[in-house]
Amino acid sequence: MKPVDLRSDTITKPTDAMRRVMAEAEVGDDVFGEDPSVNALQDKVAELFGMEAALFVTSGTMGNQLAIKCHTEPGDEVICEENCHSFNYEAGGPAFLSAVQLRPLPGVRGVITTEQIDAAIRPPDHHFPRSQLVVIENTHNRAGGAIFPLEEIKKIRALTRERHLKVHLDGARIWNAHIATGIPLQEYGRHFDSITVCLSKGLGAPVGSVLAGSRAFIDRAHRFRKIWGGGMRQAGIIAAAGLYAIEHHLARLAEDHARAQKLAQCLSSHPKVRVDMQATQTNIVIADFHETGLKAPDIVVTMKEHGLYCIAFSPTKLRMVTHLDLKDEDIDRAVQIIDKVLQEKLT
Ligand code: TLP
Repeated sequence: MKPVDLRSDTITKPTDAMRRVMAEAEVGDDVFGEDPSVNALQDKVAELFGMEAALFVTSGTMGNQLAIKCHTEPGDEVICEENCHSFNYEAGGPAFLSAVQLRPLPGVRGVITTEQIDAAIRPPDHHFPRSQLVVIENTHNRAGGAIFPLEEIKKIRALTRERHLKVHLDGARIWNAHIATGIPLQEYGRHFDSITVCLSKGLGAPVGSVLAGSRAFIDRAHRFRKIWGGGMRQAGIIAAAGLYAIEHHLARLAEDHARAQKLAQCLSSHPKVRVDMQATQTNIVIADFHETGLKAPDIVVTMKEHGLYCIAFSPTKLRMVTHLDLKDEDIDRAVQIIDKVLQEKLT
């Protein structure tokens, strides 16, 4: 029987309909700016978020790193939350590519407050790095798909305007926040200088992310994308998949959220397993096993033997992510496997 794969929403394969659209996509040389499908995708994302311009990039990592590069100068400081992707999973990119230092602040469910940011902004003195940028992640991956509240975003925006800092949104999963809250994408867009969105996560496209911002910012990002070897030629084949994904796979994210709730409830019904249900707002479930004395990597191995794939997120935590390639039956099976493994291991 095919395993149930909950390792990430990045593992989905393009559907037959998406592959047809890709095969038929109009293409051109995007390094000359002549790929109609890439141009249409960039225009679409810019419009959705109310930004002036957008740039198709290879990955979420490239989008975030370009944003850091374009908003800063070497020696600057970037304020972020300590569990965010740019700080933990982008291979030291900010130091390597932009020669900036990060100032990670402790968050609650991925949220850092205006007060924390205000206190972290450096005074204008040549002893200090220049505080230049704040990075926000919404939804927050390591916080279990938690949504960054719009009210806090608005306050951060007001503060950073006053203190002359830029704000970047790592919106790899902003689509999930939009569907879960009903907050329009443009409303999110209004409060940021730049946004990275991913097409290859919940939306189910095979490759690609889009960076959006002002025309001048995107022009600068375009240059660095070229320097970093990210200029692609007939990229319309993959851009077409992204456009299709936005059109056809956005509303259905609600299904992923309902399925994640079911998994979270199953896991948290075990007396020694903890799931932060307040954080479980979208398609990510993080279960903490510390009270069981079990080790997450061992549970991952046993789950895999039973046909359920997930990943260890810490020595005691597992992450499960719902996505486009799952059906209700897969969730039922996942629930059965979780029950069985926990029964085996905890009795
Ligand atoms: N996240 C991946 C892993 O790197 C952990 C995943 O499976 O969730 N921002 C956020 C919030 C992300 O979760 C990710 C990918 C990225 C950026 C980077 O995207 P890619 O993988 O396209 O570089």
